[in-house]
Amino acid sequence: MNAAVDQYQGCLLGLALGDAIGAPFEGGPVERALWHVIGKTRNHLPRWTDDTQMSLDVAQVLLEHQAIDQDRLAEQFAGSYAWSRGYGPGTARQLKLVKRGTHWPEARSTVFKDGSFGNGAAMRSPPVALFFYNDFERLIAETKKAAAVTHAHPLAIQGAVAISIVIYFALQGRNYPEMWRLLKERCASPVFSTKIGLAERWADGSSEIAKGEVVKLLGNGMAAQDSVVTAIYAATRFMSRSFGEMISFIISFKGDVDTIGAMAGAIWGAANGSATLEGIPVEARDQLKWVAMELYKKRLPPFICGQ
Ligand code: R7I
Ligand code: MG
Ligand code: MG
Repeated sequence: MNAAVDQYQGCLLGLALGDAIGAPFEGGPVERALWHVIGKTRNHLPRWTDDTQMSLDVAQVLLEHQAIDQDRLAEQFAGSYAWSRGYGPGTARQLKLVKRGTHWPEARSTVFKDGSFGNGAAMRSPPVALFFYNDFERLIAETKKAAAVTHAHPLAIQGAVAISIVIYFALQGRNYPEMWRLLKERCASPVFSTKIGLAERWADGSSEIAKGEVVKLLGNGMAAQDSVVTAIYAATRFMSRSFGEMISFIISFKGDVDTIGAMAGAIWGAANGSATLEGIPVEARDQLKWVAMELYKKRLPPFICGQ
């Protein structure tokens, strides 16, 4: 089945909306007070954060090169960096080093010796999944390349792979048993596979899991292993319900709300399309829709039966 352009636009709009709606609730009192001051555009639209900015940067490089060129991506990330987008502390330091001329592999190991395990790689996977929607192995390989520019830790990379896999399935139709199987196979570190197994059991829908259980057992933090499966669970649970219900549930987690919202929003939008997201205000809606349209037009060509 070929995904529709509406699903591409739904994916990027869902990501930006989850990010922008979640951002005022991220972090502690200081972060929230700051976002109260800088969280709106001049036209009073909710601003998005690093999650959406870095996703647009990934999309830009894919549109230019039809692949992840890591040197170019590092340059693009560094060029777009602005403190007011609320970047993760390690990523902010890395991008400032790259801006001053340090090559990205060196900047990366300067900040975290073993590589960051933050969720900053997972949150920007959606455009890679949109572009390589019909070649699973290529999708995994390019996702890892996009992640590794700032996040070398295996857990950050597995988190990025997990989000790409779920978006791949959201676009193609919903073969959930195969999705959960591949998630466990490709994200095999114990912390991921345990949480994925739990989310799979919960997602059968036979009981509504309380938010406290979700936070305690799947997590709500900035580490990839404490937020990626949480987002996948929320998106799966609310897939046939409204975007607003899903975001309200995610806001109730507290913690890294913008990023859990961005990842879940991208999955939800890729499955459900953009129609019901049109009326919700967000910064730069037209730009997001245009980028999604370009990704759709320039993505890998669809396989044609008989060729
Ligand atoms: O992963 P990253 O880009 O952060 C993204 C988050 C999202 O919530 C965004 O919305 C934004 O708010 O930030 O940024 P990093 O700084 O690389 O990782 C995030 C956090 O994970 C770090 O600040 C650390 O607290 C933790 N962390 C680590 N701690 C110890 N050792 C990540 N890697 C390590 C590590 O190796
Ligand atoms: Mg953010
Ligand atoms: Mg965040």
